[in-house]
Amino acid sequence: MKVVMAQRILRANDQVAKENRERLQRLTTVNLISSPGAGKTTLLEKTIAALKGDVVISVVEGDIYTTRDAERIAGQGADVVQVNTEGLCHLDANMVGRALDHLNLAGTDLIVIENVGNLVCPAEFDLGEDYKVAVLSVTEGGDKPAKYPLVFRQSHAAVINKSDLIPYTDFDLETVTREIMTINPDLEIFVISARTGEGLEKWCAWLRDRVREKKN
Ligand SMILES: Nc1nc2c(ncn2[C@@H]2O[C@H](COP(=O)(O)OP(=O)(O)OP(=O)(O)O)[C@@H](O)[C@H]2O)c(=O)[nH]1
Ligand SMILES: [Mg+2]
Repeated sequence: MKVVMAQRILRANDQVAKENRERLQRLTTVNLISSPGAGKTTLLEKTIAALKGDVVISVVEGDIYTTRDAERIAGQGADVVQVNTEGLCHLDANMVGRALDHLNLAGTDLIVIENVGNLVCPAEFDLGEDYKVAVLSVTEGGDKPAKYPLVFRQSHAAVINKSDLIPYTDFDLETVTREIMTINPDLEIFVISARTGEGLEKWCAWLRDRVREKKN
């Protein structure tokens, strides 16, 4: 496992994002964005396990501090780089570009970038990804898409995670889905329990299709 520390932004984000995108031409890249604790790493662990032997996933882990998430991903046997932003609330394209230097891109089909847990700042930075995916967990409350619309507006897919906890919360799946669709009618919505595996198959099929589409 490799660790990259954030450096001061040297060049304009959008220019570096463009370079990352050119570099990743053959690969599919997903930028996972959510509040802290929505279940990004758990979803990723389960996704890596489910797609093993089918899609090779490499991971860029963004966290303010610690290498804990990268250790979890390495535990699944995936190539992973941890970026520690040391205070910054999001990843930027420079950080991702430096992280990519440490991954075996030639042997990868899908790169997943787990952004720093934050529902606001990460949405404002293009990293060179193909798809942004917003993850919302049912324990956060169903009002979050309406209150933090930017990430849902910019995303291609949304995962509603921790569906196993719906019976214990006031989360109204129908209302939240409707509110998300009002913000962005084109969003693919996946209702998942990363804990039980419910809904995981449909999400993995969507990823598999995106990888196939990019390669052809
Ligand atoms: N019940 C339940 N718990 C879950 C589910 N997914 C994740 N969790 C739990 O939620 C907590 C946070 O999960 P993580 O995967 O670390 O969340 P994260 O979004 O990666 O967190 P940060 O990287 O800190 O932003 C852990 O205790 C997980 O076990 C789920 O589907 N159901
Ligand atoms: Mg995490």
